[in-house]
Amino acid sequence: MKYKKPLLIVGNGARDMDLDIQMPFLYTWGIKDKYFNHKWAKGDFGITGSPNGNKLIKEADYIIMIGTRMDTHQVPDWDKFAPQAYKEAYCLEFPHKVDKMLVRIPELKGPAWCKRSLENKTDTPIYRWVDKLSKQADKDDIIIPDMGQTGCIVFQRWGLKEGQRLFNGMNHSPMGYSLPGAIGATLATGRRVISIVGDGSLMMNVQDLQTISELNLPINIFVVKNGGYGMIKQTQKDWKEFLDQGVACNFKVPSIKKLAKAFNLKYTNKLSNEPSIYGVTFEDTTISPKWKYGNEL
Ligand SMILES: Cc1ncc(C[n+]2csc(CCOP(=O)(O)OP(=O)(O)O)c2C)c(N)n1
Ligand SMILES: [Mg+2]
Repeated sequence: MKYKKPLLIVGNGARDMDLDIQMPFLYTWGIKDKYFNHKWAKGDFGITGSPNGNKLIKEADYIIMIGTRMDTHQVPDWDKFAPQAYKEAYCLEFPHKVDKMLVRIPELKGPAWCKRSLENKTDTPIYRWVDKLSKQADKDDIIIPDMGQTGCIVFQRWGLKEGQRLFNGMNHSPMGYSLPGAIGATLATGRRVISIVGDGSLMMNVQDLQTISELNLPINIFVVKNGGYGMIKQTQKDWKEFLDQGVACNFKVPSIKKLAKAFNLKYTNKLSNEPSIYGVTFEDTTISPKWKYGNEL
């Protein structure tokens, strides 16, 4: 093969395909739970992805994309996306082309030209807390982060165990997704759900606590309190022209302990099969790394 540094990128569109991958590859967050522990996986990439993944994209000489629309979260600027590489993208709406491609994967059987390094090394209290929680989780758990900094940090840092599912409303990014998502996920599967919700997102669908309580669902909710819309504040800070506009982003939410009592939920940070809720406060919930508009990834 004339290429020395081939790289495959797999997205959630390929979830139902039985890919026999034997070459270095990156995954999108949509399919991170399926491939996190794969032998050839080199990590995630994109504007909040791993530095290692973004570095490999700059080094590869041949990039094959499958089952991913490579949206703005992955590629903020197409002109700067791997200009050195020959690129092929496969759309799953054309299965015969995908079949041909799959036949070629063994032929691409890769030189192991690149390493995986720890995806995210950020050492702040919220990242350490996510680490710790992910270690306590079971392999059958479903993890549904909400949006904002909280959701993003969980996607960056959750140490996935084989069998776990990790998802949210992805790039539609609907605040308030986690609680109704958790109800649907546990009713459909009978599995326990760990719901990790920002204080702003909680208030979008707080009424769902009543459903969780009444149906006695195995959902453990963690509310990250950071005094408002952290993600918006970070974006406004990064995009300097918006500086000082974020007044409406600062607000308080009711005591989570009192909410637990009002909705008849256990107030605990221990994982269990009973419905529970717990509030945890962090001063600094800055996402890192996060691409700054106009800069190199
Ligand atoms: C329904 C809806 N409204 C607005 C937004 C834009 N938005 C994205 S993140 C965010 C702030 C989220 O705040 P919070 O849930 O407290 O999470 P944090 O960023 O503070 O961790 C907002 C307003 C959105 N994604 N969805
Ligand atoms: Mg918040």
